[in-house]
Amino acid sequence: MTLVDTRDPSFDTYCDEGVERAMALGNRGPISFTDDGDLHPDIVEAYGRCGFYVFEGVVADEELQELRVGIDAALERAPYPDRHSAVDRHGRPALGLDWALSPWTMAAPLSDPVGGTSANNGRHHIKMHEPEAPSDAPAHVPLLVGSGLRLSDAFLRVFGHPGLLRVAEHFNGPDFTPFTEVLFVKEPGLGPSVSWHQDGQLHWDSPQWDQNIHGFNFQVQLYGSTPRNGVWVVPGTHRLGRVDIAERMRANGGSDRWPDGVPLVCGPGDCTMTNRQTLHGSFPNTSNERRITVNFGFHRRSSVLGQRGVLSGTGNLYDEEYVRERCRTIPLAIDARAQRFPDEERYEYAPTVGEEDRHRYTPENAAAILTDYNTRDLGI
Ligand SMILES: O=C(O)CCC(=O)C(=O)O
Repeated sequence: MTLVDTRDPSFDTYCDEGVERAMALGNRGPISFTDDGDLHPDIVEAYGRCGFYVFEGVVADEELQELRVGIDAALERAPYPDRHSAVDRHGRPALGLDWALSPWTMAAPLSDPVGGTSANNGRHHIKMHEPEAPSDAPAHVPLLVGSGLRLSDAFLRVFGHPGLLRVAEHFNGPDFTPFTEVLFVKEPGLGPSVSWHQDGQLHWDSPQWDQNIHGFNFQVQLYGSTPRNGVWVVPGTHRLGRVDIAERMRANGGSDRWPDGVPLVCGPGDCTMTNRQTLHGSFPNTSNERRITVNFGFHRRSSVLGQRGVLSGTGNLYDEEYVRERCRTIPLAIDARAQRFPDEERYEYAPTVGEEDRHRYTPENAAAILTDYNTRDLGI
């Protein structure tokens, strides 16, 4: 396929300046803990100030390779050449069309499928710049692939990563819950954009509102993430309440390139943590570099319990039983990981201590816990 970069060259300047701003923030480095086992205070401070943190070197080469192979096998089974097809590019049945929720969110190459629409509770207020797609591109390409824990065992294992789960415990308490697990797919010269937005929807007017009430997302990068193919964020916006995105665009002369935005710059195996209140989005991938992101989020239990879903899990009542069942993915993932990496110290998930046999990673337990598990997502 021919790559056509129709962005004007000033995009390069915007990217370079964004990287400079990003590198000056002091919010990147390995996951680290104090001798008492607490998350290092410098990480807590920088995350609290910026609304995101770049954890470097979270996934080592061997695991990264397994993730790439597993995820590629799933992506090869995307509907082709458009989202209505029941077969993949090899003529095999496309993956997951018999699941309760199709995993595939596909869009026209380089388009903005949600900006200015009512999708996702109307949170993407503006339409992003849409460059012309290559003439030989398929009609639709994957942008988001849901039901992540079913796509590959390697995805399940990284979801049980002990360092990441300790970070989740720090911010959300020992009874933290999942949110959703997906891939973001940004193929070179094709990847659609994700219009600027704040993820959180439910608690903006809550008397208990604080900057962590809507949880966060981890994004593990399989090939790295650049200003040209990655997510951009506006640091500090997680503390401001709802942002008037359309007004920002007007004040910026109609451009979707915010002067205070910064890109999430990552190497392969790095993992960002982004507050779900932070204003963020990604431009269409007009670059020649691929970004594949393994994305999973966590919440405080008190943020989801008793709520009714507004994003994935829409309309569902998040009662005790619903939440407990959804949380079973965590000990299953921890055991899957422990079986693959027996020398690593496993994370102990407090809510299911004593229920190890029910969550042993066996084909039977995996089928019982993971089949259509994402119909119980906890989208707030
Ligand atoms: O990875 C991307 O391009 C978009 C991610 C995003 O918007 C999200 O996780 O809410």
